[in-house]
Amino acid sequence: MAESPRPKRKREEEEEEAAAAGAEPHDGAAAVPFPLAELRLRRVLRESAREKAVFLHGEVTSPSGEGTNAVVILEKTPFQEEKVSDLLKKHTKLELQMRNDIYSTYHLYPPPELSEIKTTVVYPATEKHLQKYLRQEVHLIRETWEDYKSITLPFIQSQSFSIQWVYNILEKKAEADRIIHENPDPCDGFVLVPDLKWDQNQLDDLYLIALIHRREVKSLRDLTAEHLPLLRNILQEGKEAIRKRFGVPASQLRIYLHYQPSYYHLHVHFTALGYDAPGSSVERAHLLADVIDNLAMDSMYYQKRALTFALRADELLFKKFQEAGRV
Ligand code: M7G
Repeated sequence: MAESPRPKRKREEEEEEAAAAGAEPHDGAAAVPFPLAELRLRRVLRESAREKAVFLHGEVTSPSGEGTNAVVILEKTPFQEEKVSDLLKKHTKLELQMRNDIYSTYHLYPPPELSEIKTTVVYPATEKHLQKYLRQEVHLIRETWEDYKSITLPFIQSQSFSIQWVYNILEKKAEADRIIHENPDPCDGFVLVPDLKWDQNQLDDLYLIALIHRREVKSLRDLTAEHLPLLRNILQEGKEAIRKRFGVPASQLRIYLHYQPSYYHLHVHFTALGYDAPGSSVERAHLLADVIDNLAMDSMYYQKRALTFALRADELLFKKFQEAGRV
């Protein structure tokens, strides 16, 4: 199988860093729960009233006294229709906040089983993870193919996030029991799994990702007509698998790729059309059906055209574009 697009050196450095900090291995095998109660809160990276989520930077201290960074995301989950009547009946307290004519508001305190908070942990977290979740000013970049070759590609090769988690899924070392569908073909196959962002409790925020088996395709920029069979498989089989398993028709799915992605191993996002998923905005999402049509028209489409995306002001890639006088 082809080598990963990302230089081994960088990944190994990260893994060594993690090992030195006493963190767990990356193969998904060590299922030791994260010591949430021992986390020392360093700062709130971002808080969103709209998403009802808070992104925290914390530190776990090892017995030797050394601190290791973690990102913890706490997020209130959508209501589940079938549990709403329980909530009305079994609330522990109902406190009147205000009443005016026919209008009134209350504080309702649900019992523990109905007040779940989805908790996502990145541990050990690298500096790049902290940056990813930190609220920052963003700027639009218009990247030509030349910019990609001279600025973005060298950056990706030296700086991108580890994609060990992707290999763990493809090799069934992690999340094997969550696989919804697999086409095992090493060239045109993929694995479809629920995304980290989806707790699968309700379909309103349905979110799955298809990870390709091939390892040398980093992003949209690498795609040519050669990849059409793979992309068509993802589109057709992905839709069919989601209809069968979750009863959601293809007409209610948004199926797209990110450019830039965070993880440079080609993957496709499947989200509920009614869900305003993070990263589904025009400056980041490319509909898979459009990508397929573009490649069918011109095999070199994504090696010719300029692509637009947003970067945070203190991202290294943004600085590279600034240095090159492209911002
Ligand atoms: P992306 O476009 O590379 O980056 O998408 P983004 O995170 O900035 O959107 C990667 C997708 O993979 C995202 O939707 C993540 O939520 C999802 N994801 C990331 N990790 C580390 C995992 C994981 O370990 N398991 C699963 N199932 N999904 C993940």
